[in-house]
Amino acid sequence: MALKHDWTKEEILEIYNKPFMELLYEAATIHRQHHDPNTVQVSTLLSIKTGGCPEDCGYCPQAARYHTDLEGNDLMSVNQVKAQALRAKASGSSRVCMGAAWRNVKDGEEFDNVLEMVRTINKLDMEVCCTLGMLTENQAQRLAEAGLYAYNHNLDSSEEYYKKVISTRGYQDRLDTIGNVRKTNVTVCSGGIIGMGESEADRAGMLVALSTLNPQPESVPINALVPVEGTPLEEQKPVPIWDMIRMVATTRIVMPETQVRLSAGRTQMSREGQAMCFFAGANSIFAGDKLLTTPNPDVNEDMEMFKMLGLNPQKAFEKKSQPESVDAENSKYKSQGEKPKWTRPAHKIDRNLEAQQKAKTKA
Ligand code: SAM
Ligand code: DTB
Ligand code: SF4
Repeated sequence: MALKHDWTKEEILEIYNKPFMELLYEAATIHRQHHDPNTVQVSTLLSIKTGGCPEDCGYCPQAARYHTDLEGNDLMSVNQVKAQALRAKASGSSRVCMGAAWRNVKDGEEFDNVLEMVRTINKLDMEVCCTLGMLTENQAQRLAEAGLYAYNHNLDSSEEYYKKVISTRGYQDRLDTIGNVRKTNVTVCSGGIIGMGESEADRAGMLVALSTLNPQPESVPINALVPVEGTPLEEQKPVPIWDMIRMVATTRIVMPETQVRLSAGRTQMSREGQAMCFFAGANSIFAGDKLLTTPNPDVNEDMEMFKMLGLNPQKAFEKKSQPESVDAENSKYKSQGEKPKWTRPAHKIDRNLEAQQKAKTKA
């Protein structure tokens, strides 16, 4: 059946608010039509450049302007990354997702090093994902040529609520970056966070924005906010597991072929809660005791959970074949020295300004 690309907010809200058992049954049925319900893709996150970020994302411990207890790090070396990727592979991950606390990618030595990291991990026969901030078309092509499998760039919320969380860039910048990735062979990973104070309509709005992309993203991470002290969202209440299950189920229904990733926030979820998410259509997780900067369940605990539920980790390149890695000297793309004009809306977000003020007094 052809995928539907014209979902409306009303239709999605109606699904989200169905009686729980109906919602679960519908989502599980669609899940089985498109995926093996006993297979879950496992990714390992690696923060290759931590902290010191110039953006004001209200949820993020890596934003330099807030006072969090985070130890920042410059870009890792290719060798360090290779060693971590080998560890991830040995522990059963099929994908490494490298995150950098950057607003956008800048051409130069650091980006050249990231391209080398991509080549190195792809040559270990693992899927490579990067999340590096905004990206031009040329930069996306260079990552593709190096052998990148996926690019993560979250919409994070509805367009309306995005303005209440971030003021240093606009929603359209995110969509444009996703568009740039789409022009290449690299798959798109884009999702968001729930539990930031958004309404159900905002959750549905985010799913409209994602599901009306054509093609729909190959993977959609659903994160539960990890509230970090010092960030503007430090006092948000934990998101109820029921909301997480509803969000996963709704995502599964509106994007049947997508891999739905049960992402941040699993340390707060029981195994029963996570099992319900898998039943509702989640078929990917982040494994390893750390996400980018915050804790995640221990790998052994996750493998125990998989055993208990009869789940098997997905093999690398099961959904799409392995890209080739072109070495740097044979690259047909050169840095274009572009200085893209990503927007800076700079509207006022009171809770962001307050958190920034508090950080100044603490300094
Ligand atoms: N700097 C790049 C960017 O913003 O696109 C890449 C790294 S950024 C940390 C990647 C994603 O992590 C964000 O889009 C957000 O969805 C997620 N994230 C960050 N802090 C989080 C938190 N406290 N809880 C849940 N998810 C979070
Ligand atoms: C995504 O959607 N979640 C991951 C990954 N993509 C990059 C990041 C979660 C970060 C949680 C907060 C932290 O550990 O810093
Ligand atoms: Fe920077 Fe990304 Fe964190 Fe925003 S989410 S502050 S862009 S690292």
